[in-house]
Amino acid sequence: MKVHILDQILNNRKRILVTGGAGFIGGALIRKLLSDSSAKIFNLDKFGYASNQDSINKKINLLGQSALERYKVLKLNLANFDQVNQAIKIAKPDLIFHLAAESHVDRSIDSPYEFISSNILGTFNLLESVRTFWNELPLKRKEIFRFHHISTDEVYGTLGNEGKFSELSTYRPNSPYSATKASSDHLVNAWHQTYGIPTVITNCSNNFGPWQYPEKLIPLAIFNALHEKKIRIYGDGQNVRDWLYVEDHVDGLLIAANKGKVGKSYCIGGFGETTNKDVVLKICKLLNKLSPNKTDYETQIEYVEDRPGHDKRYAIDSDLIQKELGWIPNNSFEESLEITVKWYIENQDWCEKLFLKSGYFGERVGLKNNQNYKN
Ligand code: TDX
Repeated sequence: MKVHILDQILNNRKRILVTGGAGFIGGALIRKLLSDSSAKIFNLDKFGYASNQDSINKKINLLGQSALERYKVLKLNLANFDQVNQAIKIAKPDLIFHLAAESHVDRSIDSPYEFISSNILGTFNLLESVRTFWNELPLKRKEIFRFHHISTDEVYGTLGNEGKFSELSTYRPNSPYSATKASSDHLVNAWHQTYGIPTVITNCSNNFGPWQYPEKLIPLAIFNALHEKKIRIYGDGQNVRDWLYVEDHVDGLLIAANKGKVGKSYCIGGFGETTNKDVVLKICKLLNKLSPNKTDYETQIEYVEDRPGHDKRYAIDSDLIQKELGWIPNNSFEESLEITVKWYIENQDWCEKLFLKSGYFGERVGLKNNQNYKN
């Protein structure tokens, strides 16, 4: 019989609901839960433009019938309260990982409404359904129940050259996207303080890895490079992000949800602070090695108009989750970037399929309203 190494950490939480499980981080989490636990998994997803289940299907094919039997998809929009309520009744979760969110800053600049609806109203509907569900649970299940809200470091705004964000940082979101994530964090905290829902929040830095929809910097730069398009760097390329490999993030989520203190939040960073220019240069170097062209990929780099309200620097102090819960990232930025670049070279069909489905082909977004933009 297969030993499921995660069952111990899940500590009797046998029914797990993942919202946004067809997204990039949610998918990585579900794959891990399918292979390393015996829990039943419910994937609640609206199947928007960036959603995709290929990675989960691949994992299920590998694991066989027992994994298929433990996995159920609930297709619905969190903005619809009745549907959410129904889904909670079906899933009867012991643990919720709330990952569903619109997450691309550039898109939030062009079309903020979607972000208000998914990220704020969606979280509110979920919390309200959970409140009724949780209140009616028998005491034992009530005690083990956890609502884990997955958020971002962007809620803290921007850093200068010095310092790092921590759990004590002040909320100062700058983009429509980060403002909606900050709002959802506040809702989760309020539902804990007021109604007693056992919540945990994590705020992570920039994720990357295989299976990410190619609109964020790393997968987009690789895709455009391989398709002989311009690799766009916003502004002077000196903005800094703290890159976190998605599998390290998933390890952090599992620890925080199950071992974290109720009502607390934990910052998860990647120890991968790098300027955007250096990220793109590293990608070009890897492509030159792994998929050489007649010309150096660097010649495709183009510096373009900056993102409105562009946050200068993000960096995370992960001390609390390390010391209190023993989490540590296992992958260096260099190694995991190489794995990621290789994966995109070998899976160009997958990107093209997603682009065809969504009608987006790697073009610039986020400047639709730039006539109002004052620098
Ligand atoms: O083509 C590009 N060129 C470029 O220079 C793109 C898409 C981005 N950039 C810059 C903007 C940022 O400084 O690269 C940096 C990273 O950009 P994104 O990948 O869009 O991520 P970011 O804006 O930092 O936000 C991300 O981190 C926190 C995620 O999108 C969020 O979902 C997450 O919460």
